[in-house]
Amino acid sequence: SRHPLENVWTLWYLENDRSKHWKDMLTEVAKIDSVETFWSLYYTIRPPSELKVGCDYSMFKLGIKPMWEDEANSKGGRWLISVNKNSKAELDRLWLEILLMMTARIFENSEEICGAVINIRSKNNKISVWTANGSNEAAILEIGQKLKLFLRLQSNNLQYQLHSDAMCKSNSSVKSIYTV
Ligand code: M7G
Repeated sequence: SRHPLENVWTLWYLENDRSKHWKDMLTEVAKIDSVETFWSLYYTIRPPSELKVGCDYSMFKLGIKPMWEDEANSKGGRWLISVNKNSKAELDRLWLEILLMMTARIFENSEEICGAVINIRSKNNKISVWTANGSNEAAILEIGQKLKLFLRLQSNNLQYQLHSDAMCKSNSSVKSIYTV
């Protein structure tokens, strides 16, 4: 039997290629509309820990591109989780749990969720959960607190940044507007 998800999702892959514009590095991998397609895809693709430096996976609700410019994202921002390079298993665990939390709609404010991104980088790896409206403080805090609690992130504080700030600043100097 088939178990449909409440939202249809798109999985995206980005492979770093300096000869291309950023948007042209993004590829749509598959649409995910059921528990069965989620797991068959999960067991087919490489886990994030086996991707090369510079690569990303993103999973976003159908119709939302994993970019700041999409109108669903442009007024929003992201909860940012920095993941230590040393733990491959932890990286894969966090990514899987976030995908499950989104598809299962465990947040009271699930409608605020746009998607999630994992960046494999030479410094720390990053996982972020993107939400639609950066001024919806109550919803953003509920999502951030649940991420922190369910993912058991005792040590790292989570920072929320607006995409409008990320867009116009060099990556390291983007200010956080919420913290949990
Ligand atoms: P990143 O891949 O999010 O993080 O951004 P990193 O700095 O750890 O690698 C790297 C660069 O990719 C940015 O400075 C932008 O040039 C480009 N980039 C990233 N994102 C998420 C976007 C986006 O949504 N839209 C556009 N136009 N460029 C982006």
